[in-house]
Amino acid sequence: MGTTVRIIGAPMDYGADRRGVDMGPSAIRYAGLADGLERAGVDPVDAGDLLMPRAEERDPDANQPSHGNAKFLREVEDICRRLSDQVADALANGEFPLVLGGDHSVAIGSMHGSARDADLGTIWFDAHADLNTPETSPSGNVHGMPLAATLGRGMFETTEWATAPRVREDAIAYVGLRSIDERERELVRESEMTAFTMADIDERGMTAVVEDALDVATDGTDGVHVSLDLDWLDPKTAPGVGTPVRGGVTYREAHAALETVSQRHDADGILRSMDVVEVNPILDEGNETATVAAELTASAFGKRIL
Ligand code: 6HN
Ligand code: MN
Ligand code: MN
Ligand code: MN
Repeated sequence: MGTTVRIIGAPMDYGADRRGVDMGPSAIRYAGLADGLERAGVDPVDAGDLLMPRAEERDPDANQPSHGNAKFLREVEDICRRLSDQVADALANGEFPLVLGGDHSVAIGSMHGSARDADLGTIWFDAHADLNTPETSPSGNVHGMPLAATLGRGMFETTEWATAPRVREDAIAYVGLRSIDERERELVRESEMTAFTMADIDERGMTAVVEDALDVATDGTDGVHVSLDLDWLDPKTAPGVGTPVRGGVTYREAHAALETVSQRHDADGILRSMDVVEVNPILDEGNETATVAAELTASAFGKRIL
């Protein structure tokens, strides 16, 4: 019996300015996710989507934190609480939780669930650092804050989301950074995380960079969480995202990266949980971004050419 992958849809769009990312889970399923996973030799089971109220029914500023700016924070927290339970349930059943976003704030919930019974390493495939706090965020969008919430930075220090030390800060590796806000840069510099930027990929090649990221994420941890933000890719390859940044990774580099992850998983069973986030079908061209998302997810589980 192969691994059972529990697909958990989290159509969250409270964390981003651009509506449409709530349609991500449907689009990724429609693009053939389950078939791709089966071809990669795992057994997908679909848990459906978490139910959530439409953003239009809510006031983004109704429950702002006492300092700083974090729109829809209470709504994000409510969904993340339920998502954390689902992820922890899947793991308790011996299944692999695969969370389909939704915007990147879903990672607050999936990492919280994944780190309940494990010391967690993390690979963050993203153009952005997602380390703003409500105090530093230029946008007030919580999708730019998930790692700050998880690491208990700023006003998140006293919240339930501060999952460190089980989410091990020194076992987090960014891959592909190219857009960091001014105050966020200080937070990244002062952190214990390892940051591989696009320049590192240019210089050393994707495979070598991901091997190093895997060394960081597996050092002294029980398993690895992979968070895949589709804006990691170049907007020409993945146009359907709310915060595109030119100069991103190519289609082939992206596959090389996820295949490197899968090879390490085959050897050492390192993977524990995964998010696939920020697919926005309204901004997409012919469901291309969702298709890339589905293919890359299959690659993480070992889609093979031969
Ligand atoms: N993402 N750093 C910007 C902000 O608003 O905090 C962009 C964040 C993008 C977040 O793509 O997951
Ligand atoms: Mn992100
Ligand atoms: Mn341990
Ligand atoms: Mn991003």
